[in-house]
This record gives sequence, structure tokens and C-alpha cells, in this order.
Amino acid sequence: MQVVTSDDHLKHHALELDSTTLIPSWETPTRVDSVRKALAADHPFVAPRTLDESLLHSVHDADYLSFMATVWERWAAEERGPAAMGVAWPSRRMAGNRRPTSLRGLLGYHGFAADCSVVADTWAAAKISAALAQTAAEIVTGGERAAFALCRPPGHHATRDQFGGYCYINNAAIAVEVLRRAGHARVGVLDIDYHHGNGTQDIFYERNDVFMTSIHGDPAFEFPYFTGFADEIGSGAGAGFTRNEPLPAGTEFEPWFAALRRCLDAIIDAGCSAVVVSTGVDTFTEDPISQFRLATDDYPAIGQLVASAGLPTVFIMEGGYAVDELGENVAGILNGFEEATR
Ligand code: OKP
Ligand code: ZN
Repeated sequence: MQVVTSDDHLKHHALELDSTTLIPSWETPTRVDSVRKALAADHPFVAPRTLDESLLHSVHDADYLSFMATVWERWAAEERGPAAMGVAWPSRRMAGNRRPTSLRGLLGYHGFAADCSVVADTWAAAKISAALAQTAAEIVTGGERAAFALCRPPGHHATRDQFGGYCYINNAAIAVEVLRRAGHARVGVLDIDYHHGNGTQDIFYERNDVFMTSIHGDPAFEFPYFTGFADEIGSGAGAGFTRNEPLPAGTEFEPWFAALRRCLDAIIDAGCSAVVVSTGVDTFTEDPISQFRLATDDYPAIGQLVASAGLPTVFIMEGGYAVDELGENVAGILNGFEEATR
């Protein structure tokens, strides 16, 4: 399977608030090395094509995009310090829909979590990451059965107008748009990252041309805490086109896999003609920030099941923080998929 990858992520390494200390983000540049190492022998690496900026505008609001393009310059001029981040976010019983003018206000308005900051090269890296997703989707619309975008930074937490959860541009949504523009009338999203894909859900919540599914740590205890409950099913035209599978801490492979079957069945039943897999492997038992118990040996079965749907498939890298095993776990999914399609 073609793996779309680039070195342009390297200079992006944000800081995150851990308890009361700013630490280097768990979302590290070394993650890409781990995945490349595990894929190099069996899969060709290809470079990204030029980003089609109109895709960014299909997925994100114009005021968000213009803010993100200039936030680091403004931060460096007005505040200095190693990373730009908010201190206050619109919250319950605040109207929250008026856009402030100051840099501090805008960082809160266009962000939702203190685990995520902007550094000098963040926006450049995020745009390349989006280009990786676009390219992988174009490889699939070009006739390949599947492709993998080794995206970094990840994307599934980024909403139409907010960064957070290590995400700035929603790469999975970019891939969906490429598939939609190429004529796929309805696209499924299978978000298997340990965390709820709140950004992807937000972007497609009122649409019936995208069927969004996510399996994740129950937001009652896990980040992003406020979305991903089973009763979030879409609204308006999109009612019934979102499916959430929140699961308890300590979930083992068997119940997790049963949830995966339900999500894939729902995508098939909805008549989707292509699928985007938000491929997080922070479901791994040794993941340092997550609480499911999948084993390295479990990942090939995931790829096999996804392949059994028979659909054109775009895999997008999301989370996974056990860096030493990250590559092997991703390779398990992709190799399982390929073995089942051979
Ligand atoms: C991004 B992706 C840990 C803080 C965790 C949230 C995790 C974001 C995960 N001390 N911050 O979905 O893997
Ligand atoms: Zn995650």
C-alpha cells in the first residue's frame, strides 16, 4: 500500500499542559520514525502533492484559517514565550459565539484544550499533514484500493473552527472531501483512535453524505470529556448519520472489536461507497496516556475486517503514543488489510 509521508512535520513539536507544568507534547516527531521503520520493507513511500487550499475551506471556517495562518507571528510580536495557547475558553452559560479581537481572546475562541499549543512551525506542518491526507485520497480516487497518509500532526479533534487534542487541520475530513468531489455520494468514517473524533463529528454533524462512527474511551472519564456520548447521533439532515461507541477504561479486544463490527455494518448499511479510517493505535495496552487493552497481535484483524467491506479505503494516521510499538501496531492494521485483499 502506498504510504504518503514527508519530513516537513519535524519542526513541529508543541508543548502541552500536564497538571501544572508545560511539557513537550506526547505527540512527538519520533512517532513518524517508528511508523516508517515498520512499513519500509513492505510499502512504497510517496511524497505529498501540492495542497489544494480549497479543501481547507471546505472543512474549516475562513476566520479560523486566517487566524491560524498568522497566530505565531502575532504571538512572537505580542507575547513571546515558547508556545501560543489560550487561557480561557467559551464555556457553559457564556454565549461563546462572539469572536474576540485580541490574541489571547482568539486563542481561546479558536481552541478548546490546554493540551495543545501552537509553535513556530505548527501551521506549516499542519498544512503538509493535510496534503498527505489529500494525496492518499487522490491515490484512491485514482484507482488504488487503499492508501495510507502518515499524518503528523493528527487531525480528528480539529473542529470547523478550533484546534485541540494535538490537532489543527482535520485530515480525515480533507480525505472525505476529496472522495466526495470525486463522486462518492456517501463516505463512511471509521474513527478507531482511542479518543472521540469530536472534530470530524462536528464538521459532518448535520450532513447525510458522510456517516461518522467513532469507538473511544467514554467521555464521562476520558478526553475530550464533553463529546462522544452514544446519544449524539447527528442533527437536521444528518440525524442518524453519526454513531458513537463509548467504552469503559480497561476495555479488551473482544468488546472493542464487536463495536468495530457495529460501526462498519452501519457504514455499509448506509450505502457508503468509500471509507476513511482515522487510524489511531492509542488503543494499545501500553499506551502511556490511554486505557484500553489491545495487544499488538490484535491489529491485523482490524485491517482484515475493514477490508471485508470491499470499499476503497483511505487510512489516516491519528494518535498512538507508545512510540516503540507504534509502527508495528500500524503495520499490523495495514498488513492485515492487504492480506485480506490479496
Ligand atoms: C489526541 B489523539 C495527557 C493529556 C491528553 C489529550 C489527548 C489528545 C489525543 N496527559 N491530552 O486523539 O490521539
Ligand atoms: Zn487519540
